[in-house]
Amino acid sequence: MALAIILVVLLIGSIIFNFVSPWQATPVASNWGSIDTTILITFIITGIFFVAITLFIVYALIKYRHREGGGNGAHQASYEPDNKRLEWGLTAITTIGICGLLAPGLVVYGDFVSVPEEAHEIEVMGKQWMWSFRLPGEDGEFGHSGIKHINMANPFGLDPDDPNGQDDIIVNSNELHLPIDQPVKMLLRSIDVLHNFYVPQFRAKMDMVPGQVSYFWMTPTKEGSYEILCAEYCGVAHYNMKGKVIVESASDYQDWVASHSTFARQLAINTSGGTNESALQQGLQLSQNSGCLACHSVDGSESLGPTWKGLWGKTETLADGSTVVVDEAYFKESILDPNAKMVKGYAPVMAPYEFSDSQLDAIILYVRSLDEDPAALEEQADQSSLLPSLEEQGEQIAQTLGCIACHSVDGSRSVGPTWKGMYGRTQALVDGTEIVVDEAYLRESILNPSAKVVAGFSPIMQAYALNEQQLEALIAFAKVVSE
Ligand code: HEC
Ligand code: HEC
Ligand SMILES: [Cu+2]
Repeated sequence: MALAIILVVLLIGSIIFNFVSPWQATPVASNWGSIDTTILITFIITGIFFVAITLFIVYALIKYRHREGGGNGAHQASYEPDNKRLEWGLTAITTIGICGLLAPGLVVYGDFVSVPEEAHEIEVMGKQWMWSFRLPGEDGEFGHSGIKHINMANPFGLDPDDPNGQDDIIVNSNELHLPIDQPVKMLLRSIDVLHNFYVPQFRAKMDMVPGQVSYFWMTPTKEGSYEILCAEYCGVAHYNMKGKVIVESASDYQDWVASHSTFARQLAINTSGGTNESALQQGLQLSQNSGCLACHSVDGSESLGPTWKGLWGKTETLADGSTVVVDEAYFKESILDPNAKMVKGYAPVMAPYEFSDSQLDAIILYVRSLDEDPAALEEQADQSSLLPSLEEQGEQIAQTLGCIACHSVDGSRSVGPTWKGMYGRTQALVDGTEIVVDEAYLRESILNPSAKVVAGFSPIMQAYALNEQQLEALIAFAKVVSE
């Protein structure tokens, strides 16, 4: 009897809980209401069976409970080997129930993989334990990819000779942006093991199988930031395989796309450390794209800021009355920290910018070309500073190879030790010894990580076969982030 009461209480409790549970308010950020409906149908059907079966158990418990002094078969179960009617009835009900569970799923799944014509495409690459993305670039077409092309400089395995692939945009980060209200087809690939691309708010989830391209489509309909999770156990750092999708307006999305480089450019940087794009061209592009030319004229006319014509090498009078020669250091400071030295007669309206050294060099080159012979300048530039600096190459490599997936640069603990403060620190190893992190140790840690394992971490880092230049770049980057 007590058991029967407990069962009834449990039953009523779970039904109440279902209706008042706090988790039902999740905003649906896409057109996948149909998936919610499917889940609801599943819930109702299984709910009905749950109630019916529990009530039957309660009924049986009461009806066939043990009673004192029953004697002589009054409450004895009767043996009934076969009941055709009951069996047919149960089979029919179960069949209807199962069909009810499967049928809506088939329709909804059909929808999920029937991509409309106008959907744009984005490729998602899963890799232990990070996400990266590829966009088709200006031509709207992905270049061919194949496992035989995959190497450290080319993690997506794009065919370097396919013209369609040259302008493909590679996003080496866990953050994906999507334009709002535009249908998107997500192509899913994995480079190593099974992963699963899952964005709970989108109700979108799909396995990623090495050697295959799986896909689905959806339309994000609400701006915001959503979490990408890997929903397939994929190794020790599976929990850390997280990313972000940011749904934003079309123009913000364009800005985001523009901030990433193409495959051709990345390949150039990753392999040789150089780019083919003319530095002057890059400087002009940067000045245009960053809005500098809205405030700085290039023909000597007055504007919100000082003209760039005749700027290079000139002696500028500052607001505090002192003077300064416009050289490289001053120019760079004026961009990175505009308020440090204010030009006399101008308002402090320029916001600080963040550029890499090579970008700054490119802008300088462009400004100088307003007064000097561009051809001579370019020749000069080609030989020196416009290649990305060693640290920048190192950063690229660390991103491409996924080091950043396991090593934080901000001091937080991740799968591996943080790189912040790494260079020069004394590191305790699992064998109880200690070692000072210097270049030789860094090299060994990359080429042969299991030789010296840091205490408190598992020896899961693979050995990387890097050439001397890549090692130097990585070490330079590690030193910079150490500080
Ligand atoms: C909102 C308008 C505005 C924008 C946009 C802007 N600037 Fe400026 N810039 C100024 C003003 C005003 C000054 C002068 C006051 C000062 O020194 O901050 C200035 C000063 C400078 C100087 C020092 C010039 C001198 O005569 O000494 C440099 C170099 C410069 N800007 C570069 C840039 C670059 C490069 C960009 C784009 C990445 C840019 N600015 C974008 C308004 C702007
Ligand atoms: C799968 C996660 C993972 C990836 C990817 C990874 N590492 Fe590691 N790394 C670790 C772990 C865990 C340790 C600590 C255990 C050990 O010493 O082997 C470590 C240790 C190190 C150390 C020694 C750190 C110290 O504080 O003593 C260096 C240097 C290092 N990794 C560099 C790299 C570089 C460079 C890359 C990219 C080319 C990289 N790692 C990629 C997990 C990773
Ligand atoms: Cu995974």
